Amino acid sequence: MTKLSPLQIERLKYQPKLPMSLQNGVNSLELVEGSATQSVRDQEQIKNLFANTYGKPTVTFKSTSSSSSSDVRNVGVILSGGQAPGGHNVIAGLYDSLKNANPANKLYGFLGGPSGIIEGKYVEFDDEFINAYRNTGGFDIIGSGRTKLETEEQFQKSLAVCKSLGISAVVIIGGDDSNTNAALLAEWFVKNNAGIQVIGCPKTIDGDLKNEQIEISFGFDTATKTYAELIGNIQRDANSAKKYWHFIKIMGRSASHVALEAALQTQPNITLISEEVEAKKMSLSSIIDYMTDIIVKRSNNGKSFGIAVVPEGLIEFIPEMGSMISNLNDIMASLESDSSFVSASASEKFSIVESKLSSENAKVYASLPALIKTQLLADRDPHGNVQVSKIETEKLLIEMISARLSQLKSEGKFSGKFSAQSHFFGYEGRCAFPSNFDADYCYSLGYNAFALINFGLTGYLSSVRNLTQPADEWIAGGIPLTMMMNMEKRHGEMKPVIQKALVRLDGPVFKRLQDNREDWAMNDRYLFPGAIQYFGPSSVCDITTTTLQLERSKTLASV
Ligand code: FBP
Repeated sequence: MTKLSPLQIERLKYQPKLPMSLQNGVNSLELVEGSATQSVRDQEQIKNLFANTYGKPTVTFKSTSSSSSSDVRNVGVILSGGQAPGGHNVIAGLYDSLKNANPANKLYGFLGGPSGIIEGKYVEFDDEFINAYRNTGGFDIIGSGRTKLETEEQFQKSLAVCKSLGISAVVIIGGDDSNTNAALLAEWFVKNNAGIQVIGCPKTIDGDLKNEQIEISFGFDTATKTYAELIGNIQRDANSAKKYWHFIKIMGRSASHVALEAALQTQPNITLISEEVEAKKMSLSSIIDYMTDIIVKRSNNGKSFGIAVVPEGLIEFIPEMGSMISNLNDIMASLESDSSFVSASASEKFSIVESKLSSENAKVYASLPALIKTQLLADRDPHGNVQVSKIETEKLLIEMISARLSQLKSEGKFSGKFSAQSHFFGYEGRCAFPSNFDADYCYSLGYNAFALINFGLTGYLSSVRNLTQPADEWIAGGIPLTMMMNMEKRHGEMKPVIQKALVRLDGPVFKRLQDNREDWAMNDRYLFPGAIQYFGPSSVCDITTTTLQLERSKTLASV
């Protein structure tokens, strides 16, 4: 038997909370239909592409005093994409709900992400299996992967595997892309009379799978609290030694929600927000100006230290960089399989790429340090995009600011010291023990997913709302996946995709930063959130993120 840590032992005993409507199990539920829906944009195109699943109503559940019986069902579950704290609890909630409805029901877990359903690699869960993973972080219960489920051949294979196991419903736990694929699979199954339902669950630490209906994706709460703990610790260190500037890049892919939330929890001296950089068309040079200015002013005040938080996706939002990277993505799509390019030396690769980029973009590329040029040539993700987690923007900024300060020194405009440390926080937060919020939210999402299945729904995203209130008052239901879709360009073609939510510059969360950042830049207002607490006063253990509170709370004054 594997040895467990004391926290693991205690967390396994935690009983996650459910919305009141789900507390009597899925056999005591009434389905309440809202009105018919339409996609967020491009209604005609999305309707044509999803002829069988488009326009369905939103639904919510109400608990009833009567109890019905439910047919035996076999369900398959897939973890898709990057890890996010709470994934195990989605599966535990799904399992408990399905067994509560009918003990003869079976839950299969497909191994290694979406490829598991295509290749027929699976496990069947039982109590002992599930119990070992309750309230733990990670996706290691069945593993995850980034295979995209989108081709006719993959759908055919998935159908054959489901038929062989008697599976009549599949739950896909994923982000915007995985849930786009869930919508495609749902539509394909209906069109082909497969008799298999598909339900999605909103996962991603990035917090960019949210909209009017989905208040937040799971994992954001725990991941941001983990990064905030680390930033707080570094702030104490910086404030103690008073000799380093710490440049901290925070994961989150394109959107800056994670960096913004971590910044609101810790109040660092500088926080860059990619969406603002893009909106203000800030060049790399103007970002360096902005940061250097703060560094010089602090130094003049006797503070040769500070904290700068940088969102992972920043580089793509700097106009000249974004244009160069998009040009480079197209070029790399053809060069990646070109053996002479693959075997070329680094400097040869730089020359080949520069000769293929437009002259403006070639100049931008050529101006970058070799380290960044090399990282920009690394493998693309399955969508053909550069993997921003592999680009060390924090080091690029340090290098450019150092050069700018040397220049100022030579002109007699700076006499202080600048010594920098770089950090990248991402993987540290994706598999943390889920906070109480994520443990409860995920368990509810999974439990609710089976309620949607039990009512015969397909092409829906499991939805649990009213999240700033106690779990009892959460509202469980479902949102048609097509409702969140629009048409976007992918690999040069227009495709139906779930719309990604970026930071809204007119929203209350960004405004909170905007109103305070001048003060935070010069006066050290550091906050030290400390580690996530699982046991203790509710005011510490059950708080949600500032983002969720500002976006959803009616009593903003208290946030
Ligand atoms: P998902 O969108 O799949 O949830 O993944 C999010 C993320 O953690 C991003 O923040 C990050 O850019 C990316 O995954 C890193 O991917 P990988 O795990 O493949 O390195």
